[in-house]
Amino acid sequence: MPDLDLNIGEVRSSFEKALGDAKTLQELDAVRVKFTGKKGDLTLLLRSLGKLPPEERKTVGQELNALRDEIEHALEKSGRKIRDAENQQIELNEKIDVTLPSRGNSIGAFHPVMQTMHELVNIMQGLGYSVALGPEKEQDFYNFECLNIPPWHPARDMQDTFYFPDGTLLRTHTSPVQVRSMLKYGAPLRIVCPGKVYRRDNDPTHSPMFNQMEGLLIDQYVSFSELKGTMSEMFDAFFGRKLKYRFRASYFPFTEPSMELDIECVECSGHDEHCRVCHGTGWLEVAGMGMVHPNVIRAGKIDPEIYNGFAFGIGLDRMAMLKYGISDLRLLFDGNVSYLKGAE
Ligand code: 2NL
Repeated sequence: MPDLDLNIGEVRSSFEKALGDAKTLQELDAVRVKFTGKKGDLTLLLRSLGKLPPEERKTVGQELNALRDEIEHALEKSGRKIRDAENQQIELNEKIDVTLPSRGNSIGAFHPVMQTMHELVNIMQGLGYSVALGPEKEQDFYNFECLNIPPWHPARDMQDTFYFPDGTLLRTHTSPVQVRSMLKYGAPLRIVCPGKVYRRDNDPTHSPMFNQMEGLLIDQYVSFSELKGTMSEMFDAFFGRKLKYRFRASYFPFTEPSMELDIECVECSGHDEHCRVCHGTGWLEVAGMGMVHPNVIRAGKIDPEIYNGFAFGIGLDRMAMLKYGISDLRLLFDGNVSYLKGAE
């Protein structure tokens, strides 16, 4: 069948031309479809085999099969060539210099307030104190009632405390943890309670959430001078030198008598009348404290006729600012990681 013979030759030569022209994988795929696809030239030829007289079918069939093998082979070979060339180009464009220095990897850092907390806790553990923790969502009973805070006290106001609809609240100090500890462990007791506390304040020097560490010591015959000695041991260790101390009479419902503690300015030691930290006073207020009120000891189910004790409270955020020279409270809470890491 001369027609078919002729077509075989035509298909072969047009395939060879098309293959030669195909420069990309897409173009090559188009060639594949044009010749071996459902309506491809080769496919049509193979289909027309059935119309041939039986005696010719064998030889023409062999020829066609040979052409199909040839085409498939050539497509594959050409595909490999194009892929190799493309890969080579990619390698040339994307050269990786493995000798370049790496960008380095960074490990995390503790937030300055948490570093401060750990340092103070460590110091107090050295003085024989244990750490006690408790819930941030508290009951009025533990947060106020047990602490001898009268019903009319402003701290109890909606204006000053975050209340939940069911009457529970966000603790305004870590004192409730100490009450819970008295109830759980009894006397004698030596604990520090670090943690987050909440008050409805939000201005340049007050955050609605801040960090506190309170301490409580309950024993027999505890004296005010032990409290003073404990405070100076703690702050000397924290700031790494012997500081000057000044105790001022004060008032808290949960201690009697009560004091506030000032240390010499850690920035200027009182030598700079324009000091941005102490504003020229030479003193920094760092803690409140006192002898635990008998009513509070009683609330802890400890007999105030036998036991007494002292307690103190320190603002950890302010302490971190003093230790690390941070001028603005908000820098502690803005979450600027590169700034916070600078305080390492
Ligand atoms: C401050 C400093 C203070 C206490 C906290 C306390 C805890 C118990 C009993 C008695 Cl369980 N006191 N804590 C005492 C004095 C001061 O915090 O400036 N607070 C407003």
